[in-house]
Amino acid sequence: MSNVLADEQVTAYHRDGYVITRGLFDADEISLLHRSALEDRELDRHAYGRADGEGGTVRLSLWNHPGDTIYGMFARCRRVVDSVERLLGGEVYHYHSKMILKDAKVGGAWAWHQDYGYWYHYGVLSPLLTSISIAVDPATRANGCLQVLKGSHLMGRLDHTLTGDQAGADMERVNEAAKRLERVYCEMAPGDAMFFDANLLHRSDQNRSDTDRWSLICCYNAARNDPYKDGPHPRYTPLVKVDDDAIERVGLRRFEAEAAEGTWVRSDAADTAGRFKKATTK
Ligand SMILES: O=C(O)CCC(=O)C(=O)O
Repeated sequence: MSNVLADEQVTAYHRDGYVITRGLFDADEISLLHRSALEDRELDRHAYGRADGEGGTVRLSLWNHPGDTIYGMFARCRRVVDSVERLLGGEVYHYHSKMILKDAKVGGAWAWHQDYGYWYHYGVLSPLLTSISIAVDPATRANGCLQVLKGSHLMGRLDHTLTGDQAGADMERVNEAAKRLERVYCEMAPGDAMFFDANLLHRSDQNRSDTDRWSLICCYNAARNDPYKDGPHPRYTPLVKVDDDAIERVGLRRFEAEAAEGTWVRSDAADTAGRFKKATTK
């Protein structure tokens, strides 16, 4: 199966800063991912929280190298990586992946930000990066789905400052942008996926609903955009693609099966406030 983005989806991505592909993963694949994540003690043990500035806490686990787990199969499969290569116009490598663990009732909010607002500080010269957010649970307005300002990637990188433990984009500009650009609530069913540009302004609300909203986000950098210095995420490291059927072949292979040292990125070294603070205050 080759399920690379179609021309009109690529056009939409460049125009809007994102594109949603419905049913990129089928029910069996997502059920494997869901079960793996729910039962994965390592994923849970390495999860960390940070204050969202609204009285809640966002929880996530973050790792740099895709590896041979089921999460790695999602991050390395052709339908994802070939699509990202189409979007970025050449070879890409895995920059990191994270599981967003937005739990029912308590899941925290994410402030308006651009991912390149952080990654800029890690020696990444150009915003030639793309992320894919894969819905593990249904993502709805009620349980805090991603929101975007459509077309905001064209504004270029904004300044970011700290809100709670999170670095958020300059709200004066975000508020002006919100008057001119459409805010889209990106509701998704399990298996839907959203590719989005590193400069797209996005946020999400707290999850006050009765249902979890977990998602797997895999981030890629263009090989030709190799960071000029070491940062919390890897410099160019060739990505070995796997065939799309690898997800089902590998099945429930969790981090427990592959607890390599150095897999995890500590909260204060990841693309979080700690690092941001270090990078931006002298
Ligand atoms: O999925 C979410 O709720 C927000 C995630 C996010 O904004 C990010 O990882 O940059």
